[in-house]
Amino acid sequence: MLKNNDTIVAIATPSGYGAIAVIRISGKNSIKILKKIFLSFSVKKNFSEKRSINLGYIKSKNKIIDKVLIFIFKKPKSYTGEDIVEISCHGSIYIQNKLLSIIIDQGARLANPGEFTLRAFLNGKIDLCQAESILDIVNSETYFSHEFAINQMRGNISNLIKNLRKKLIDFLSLIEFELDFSEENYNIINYLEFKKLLDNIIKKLKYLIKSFKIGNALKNGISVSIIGCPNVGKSTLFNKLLKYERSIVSNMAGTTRNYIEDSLIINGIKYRFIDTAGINNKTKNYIEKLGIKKTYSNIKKSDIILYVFDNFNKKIIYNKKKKLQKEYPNKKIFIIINKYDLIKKNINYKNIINISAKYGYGINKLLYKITNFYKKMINLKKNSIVITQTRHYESFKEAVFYLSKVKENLEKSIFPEFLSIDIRTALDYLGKVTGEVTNEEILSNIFSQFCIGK
Ligand SMILES: Nc1nc2c(ncn2[C@@H]2O[C@H](COP(=O)(O)OP(=O)(O)O)[C@@H](O)[C@H]2O)c(=O)[nH]1
Ligand SMILES: [Mg+2]
Repeated sequence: MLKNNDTIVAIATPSGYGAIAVIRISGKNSIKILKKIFLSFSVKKNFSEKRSINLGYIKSKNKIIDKVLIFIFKKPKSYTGEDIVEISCHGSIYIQNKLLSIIIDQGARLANPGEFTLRAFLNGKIDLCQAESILDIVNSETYFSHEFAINQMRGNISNLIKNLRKKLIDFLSLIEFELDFSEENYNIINYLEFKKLLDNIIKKLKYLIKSFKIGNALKNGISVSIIGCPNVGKSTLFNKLLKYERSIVSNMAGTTRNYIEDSLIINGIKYRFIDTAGINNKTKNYIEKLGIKKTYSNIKKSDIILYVFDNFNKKIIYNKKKKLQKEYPNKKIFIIINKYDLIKKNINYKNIINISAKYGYGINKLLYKITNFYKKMINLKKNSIVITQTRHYESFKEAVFYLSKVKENLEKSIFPEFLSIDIRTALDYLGKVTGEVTNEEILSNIFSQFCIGK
């Protein structure tokens, strides 16, 4: 169903004006179509080379449309594994649309989103995991989201999974061989060895599952909620961090009723700062109450909390932090004392950052502490694999579940039949990541997220 052998075309560059634009054609008629619309500057051009670059005119009904550069990649050595023609034309919107319609008139079809990459996958040029990384590369905004996507494209996850699958399959074949010849009482499996392998695979998968939290946060941006009582200076801090007046600041409590979100890239990491409504348990105002409810749901969604105070009562501050940490045990909470400019004495409490949001004091130190927190997590795992896709995360969790079951049953000396079923299920979940096991629903779900032309 998904495998089409017609010829597709799309504008691969962003819509609008530009110095140049690229139009991509892929499929068995790419070169045939090109021959009908292209007037090469080199005489007797028959496009027989495997790869070539050609200068010439694109014509329509004997009218010259543009002077273009044509790149030809013959199958199978092309992105899609099919014959590909790429036309670099001038970036006029008129020219781009005209070329597209001329090519469609010659029998090509407008490509669906992600169809070039889908064809690359279906033709075995890349696996599913690498296809997803291409979407991430296109979308990457920061150093780290780019880094993870490039590593994934280069096959770090794919190779690991293929390797683990192979080892499991080897054992599975032995188990199934034993099953087939059970009457003959073969004893070829080294169960101790098998248990060791299971332990090793489960450990690796658990590590990947754990890496998702940081991978996902770094890919989509780390969400940082600024919370605290009304009037402590949350909105002032929010504006200072973003370096512009995004949120309204006033000395009236309850000014920020609804939360406001904006993002910023610092040292290769994207942060999504959220200014929240001040927590005031005594309020009777209906709208303020709704705002506070949203503050709590933001805390739940955030990776980091900046808990802002404007008093210096150590006991109150530590107690409040303790209470919040108990409610949200997995959140990283930074305690901040704001309005430091108002106190005359020097105070320095452990694990508390003093700032003056209004005058910009301590802001850099705060940013350093936040970025360092993440940098440390990344450095710990240098050169190791980080996963960023929810799909992989879920598959690995399922695989761990079934492999743990196999391990348990192995210890209980359960019949090999049962081991075999669970091993197969785990293999399926691992295979789904790389696309060795797949179905149409998964594929359309992945490729529909791409833009047209990719
Ligand atoms: N002196 C001083 N005043 C501040 C500081 N930060 C905020 N304020 C003032 O505190 C009041 C409340 O600030 P705002 O940011 O709206 O607080 P929010 O309710 O927590 O969002 C405003 O009058 C701010 O000008 C600071 O660092 N020093
Ligand atoms: Mg506010």
